[in-house]
Amino acid sequence: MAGRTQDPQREKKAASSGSARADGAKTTTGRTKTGQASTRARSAASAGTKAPPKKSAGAKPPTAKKVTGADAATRVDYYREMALIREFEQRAGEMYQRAKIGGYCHLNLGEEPTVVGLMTALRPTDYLFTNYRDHGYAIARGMGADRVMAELFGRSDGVSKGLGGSMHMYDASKRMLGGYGIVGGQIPPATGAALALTLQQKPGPDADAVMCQMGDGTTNIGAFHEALNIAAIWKLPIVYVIINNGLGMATTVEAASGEPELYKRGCSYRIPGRRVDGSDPEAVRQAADEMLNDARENRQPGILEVMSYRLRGHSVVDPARYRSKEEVAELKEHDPLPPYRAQLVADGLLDEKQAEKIEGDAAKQVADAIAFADSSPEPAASTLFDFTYATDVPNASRLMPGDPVLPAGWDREPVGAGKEA
Ligand SMILES: Cc1ncc(C[n+]2csc(CCOP(=O)(O)OP(=O)(O)O)c2C)c(N)n1
Ligand SMILES: [Mg+2]
Repeated sequence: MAGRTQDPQREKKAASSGSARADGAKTTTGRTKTGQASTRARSAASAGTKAPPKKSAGAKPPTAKKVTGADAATRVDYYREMALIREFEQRAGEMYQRAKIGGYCHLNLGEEPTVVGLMTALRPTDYLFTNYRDHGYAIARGMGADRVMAELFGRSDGVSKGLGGSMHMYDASKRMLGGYGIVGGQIPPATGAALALTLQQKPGPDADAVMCQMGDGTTNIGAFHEALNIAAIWKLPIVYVIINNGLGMATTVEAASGEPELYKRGCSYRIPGRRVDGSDPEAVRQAADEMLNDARENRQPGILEVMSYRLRGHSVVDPARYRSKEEVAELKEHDPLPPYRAQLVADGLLDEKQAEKIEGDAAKQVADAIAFADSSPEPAASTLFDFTYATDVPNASRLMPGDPVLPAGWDREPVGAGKEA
């Protein structure tokens, strides 16, 4: 697509300050046949230049640009977290093949820098809502790889007591309020949480904000538009983050969206949008930081579009046959981790041994998480309905909301218990 704007806000700022070239100057963002943004194009987008001509399949991955803004230790920490999520997701795919995991399972492979950039921008006191592609977010939010893996295994030590599975990571203490399997299901409660914050707090630098993550396909759900309108008129402290991985299952953004430049989708509601390169955790963090701060200080809702790339199928059972042969041949080029690692080595922040140690530690941590999950007990079938509702309503299969409240376990008393024979 020609003439895509990388970051309209920055561009405007730069223009008003008389800068000759905004960081987000007009650029060309190439799309592969399936519509996913190519690594080349994304690198070009960050550099504000035209994408170089197509390289032949199997060419060396492009060197990541020199990243600025974060200190050395932070950049190494980003790599550590990305390596952990990478390892976790690869092993989760493997565990699915071995039938240790059932149900749906969507991986963040290729989206690690996006996840890490977003999660490092979020304060522990901010609130997070995501879609079903949530493992990396739960890990980066500090919910523990072991408890996240136990959730995938459906075990009682899982973050949702083994009752939620892959799509329903949840931990109120970390203010991660889900993991939603229904496309767009997270948007109304996230907007409601932002409304609640306006009733509880005054705007300011210490106020809390909400991040609502979703995919590109989700922007075509009605709730997205209703929520944007509400957020605009009530001035809610929320950032809607759109992970643009080019695809909603097998459908490209261009085929699905009347306005495929998704950061612009708030314009009917006067909600500003920005687009950022999802292969650069530092750029993602900076953009998310700024937008969250605008939300907390000025009650300015925003849209952050993160250009990312899904290295595998939609879920672990999707062979992604809709990808062209050329795209499959070039898949490795879209992997954001090797260039980031190479850049850290080139900048002298890591040597080969240290990088391998980080990867080895991630492998060990995930192996331990698998062992933890494997040894965690299955939840008792009798607890199946105990957590259906958060409040004191009958959590029993045969009762409906509105029926009289009975004490938990009322239907599990053995007949005649407590009576004299
Ligand atoms: C209301 C609803 N409609 C359809 C589905 C089936 N579905 C699951 S994921 C998905 C695609 C969503 O794509 P996107 O928002 O781009 O997220 P991504 O999977 O790329 O992270 C669809 C249509 C669903 N879960 N919920
Ligand atoms: Mg998508």
